[in-house]
Amino acid sequence: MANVVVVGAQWGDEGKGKVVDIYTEFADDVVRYQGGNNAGHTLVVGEEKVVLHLIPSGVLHAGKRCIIGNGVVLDPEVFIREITNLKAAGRLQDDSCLLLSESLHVIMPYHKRIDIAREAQSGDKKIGTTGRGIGPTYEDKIGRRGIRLMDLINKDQFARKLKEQLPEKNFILEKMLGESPLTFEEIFEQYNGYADILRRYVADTTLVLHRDVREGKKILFEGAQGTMLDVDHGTYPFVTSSSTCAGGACTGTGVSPRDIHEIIGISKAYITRVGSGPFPTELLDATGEQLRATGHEFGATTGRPRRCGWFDALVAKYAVRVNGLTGIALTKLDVLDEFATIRVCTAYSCNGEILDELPSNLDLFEKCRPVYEELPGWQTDISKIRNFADLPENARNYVKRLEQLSGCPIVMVSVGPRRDETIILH
Ligand code: 2SA
Ligand code: GDP
Ligand code: MG
Repeated sequence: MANVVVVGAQWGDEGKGKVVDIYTEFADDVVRYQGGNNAGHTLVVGEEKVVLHLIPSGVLHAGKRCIIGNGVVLDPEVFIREITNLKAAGRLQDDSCLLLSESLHVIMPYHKRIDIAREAQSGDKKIGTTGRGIGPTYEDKIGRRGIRLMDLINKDQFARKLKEQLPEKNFILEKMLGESPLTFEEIFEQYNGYADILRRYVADTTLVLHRDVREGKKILFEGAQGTMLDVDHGTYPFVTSSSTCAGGACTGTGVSPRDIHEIIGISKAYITRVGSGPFPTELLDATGEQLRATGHEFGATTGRPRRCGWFDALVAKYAVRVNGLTGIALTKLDVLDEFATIRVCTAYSCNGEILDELPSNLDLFEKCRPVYEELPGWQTDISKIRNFADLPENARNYVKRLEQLSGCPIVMVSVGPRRDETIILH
């Protein structure tokens, strides 16, 4: 296997954690390149369920190097909690297997407070963020005001940067959001404590990756959220604040596009979204409830109910285009086991026109109504099936139809949350 990027091909929660865990067997390094602890990646091995927010999903395989790249924003408190829990469970026994980019940006207490307060005051303009301070941290990064990990672990530099930042942040908190201000001493003491723990993991991860690429090691890039939440290519402004698409794997790690060989998009056999924004195939009826209940569609970070709908082939085609997907892993096919008929959106009807590609304009996208094709269900439990040929004919036809509509080979079909509940096609 070559260097592979795994990206969400929808609005996130497609099952990236499970697929990354499977691909890790063939990789040397597993790298997160964007987002932060807004992500919730679930892995089920045997009877054990692990939800990871920051540490790459490769961590369940001993001896693999896990890297958190420069494109990630890191909440030190969450990171420390996550490594502590993993260590207590007998994982991550060798600290040299986990590296943090010295260039990544640190989520500060004011970022979280601003995120939550802004959302609370946004009324019907709410994005529906996870409240983890992701947006405000990326704002500071792009605004060249951010505090990087290399700043945090240098006490004097950290003090200087925090002193520069705090007046502006307290102005926003107090004067614009009506919140109480934060004190320098409080943050400085707390974050210095974190720095003492983080220091041992800090590295020039771009250099480490370049050396590994040169030595022919296999790199697996783990995307978070999904294509439709990309800050440039998603349903802006109802997006997250990072580059979730495959291109983000390069900017978020420093690895060249020339060194990426495969890009695998993860797609559910239906679709979900958490947070606000247009979602043409959303089902607000009993069918949507059935998908949510059967698929356990609740946020892995916030526990929020996920919005559910039918598979949208225009979203799939778009994800193939903007990521340059070389394959699709289709997950949660088993969730459709009980449906007598299954719908797939093949076009949109919008202002009297039929569209076969996603409109880039959000106002138009909000007006799009799905045009459906109906396929017969299989009404059989497929969770024990391990070969594509053994799937019921209607399930095979459904997968083949999605492949045809998205224009990209389906390389894996997932029929349950566990590692082994997987059918490999190519
Ligand atoms: P943010 O917090 O600034 O990134 O929120 C901006 C939008 O991005 C969406 N977003 C997500 N969507 C799906 N899954 C995510 N991770 C968690 C999970 C979500 C959860 O695995 O279930 O637990 O609620 C995720 N993270 C961010 C978010 O809903 C906003 O629409
Ligand atoms: P991620 O953010 O893309 O890693 O996905 P999440 O972990 O947020 O959500 C996916 C959920 O679906 C998790 O609870 C997984 O354990 C579960 N899951 C993954 N693949 C399958 C599958 O094929 N079938 C079923 N029933 N559940 C799955
Ligand atoms: Mg998730």
